[in-house]
Amino acid sequence: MKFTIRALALALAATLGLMNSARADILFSEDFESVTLEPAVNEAIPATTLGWTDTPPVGWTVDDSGVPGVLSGDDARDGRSEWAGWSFASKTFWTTADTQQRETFALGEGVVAIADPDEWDDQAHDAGLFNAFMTSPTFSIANTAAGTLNLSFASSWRDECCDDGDGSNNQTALIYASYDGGADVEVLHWSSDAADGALFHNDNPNEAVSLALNPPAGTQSMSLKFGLTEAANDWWWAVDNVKVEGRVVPEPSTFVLGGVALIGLFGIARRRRA
Ligand SMILES: [Ca+2]
Ligand SMILES: [Ca+2]
Ligand SMILES: [Ca+2]
Repeated sequence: MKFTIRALALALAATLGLMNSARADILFSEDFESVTLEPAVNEAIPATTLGWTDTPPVGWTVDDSGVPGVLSGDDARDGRSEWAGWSFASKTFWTTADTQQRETFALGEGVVAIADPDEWDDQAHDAGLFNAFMTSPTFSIANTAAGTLNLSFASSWRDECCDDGDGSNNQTALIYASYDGGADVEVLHWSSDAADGALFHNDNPNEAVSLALNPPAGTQSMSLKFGLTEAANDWWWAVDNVKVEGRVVPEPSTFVLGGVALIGLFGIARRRRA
């Protein structure tokens, strides 16, 4: 059988192309295990059961300023303090606080991120609705092939709408992406109001969520913001194992150099056989 350099190069290029198209690179992941857990403050949970914190993993920020009473710094005005905004808690601590299907979040492991206005509302707080956000670090998505960027995470969601105060509240889950530091782009919107059609997301306390992200061509970096808004004495949203994947295309110069090197090697091999 006679091989030419050209045939070998074409076969190699096809093989590399197939491998490349099947590969997904992990561009960002978060399991929330790096936080330092503390004992209960308002929950009747023994200090030996750790625990919770409102300090996120390094690089993340939380904005709980939209949770009534939090800015007062007064324990008597912020509801059950462990849940006054986004918290990071062991599943053991969370399900000791209460069950009501929280215990079914099997996809969440160890420490999970939790916005739980139901448990928050079990103690006195200033009037108003619960609006809480957390934002990821900025991470690179440079040279990601178009159409390959994907966000996945484990989710525990129970919805409740329109039964508190004047009836205007609608517990809502939101995820925004910010590309290259730009304005928030909504990538997920779950309403608790069945009248909202496609935006309505019914109870699913143990769900694997996967959704495509479509940044503008040439985007170098991004961050993600998770929001639980317009909530009162409703239910919760918890997330874990946040992951962004995409296929990173090698720089053209890398391909060219690799190709030149391979052709050179085949040339040497052919001359030795000859
Ligand atoms: Ca975890
Ligand atoms: Ca409190
Ligand atoms: Ca309610």
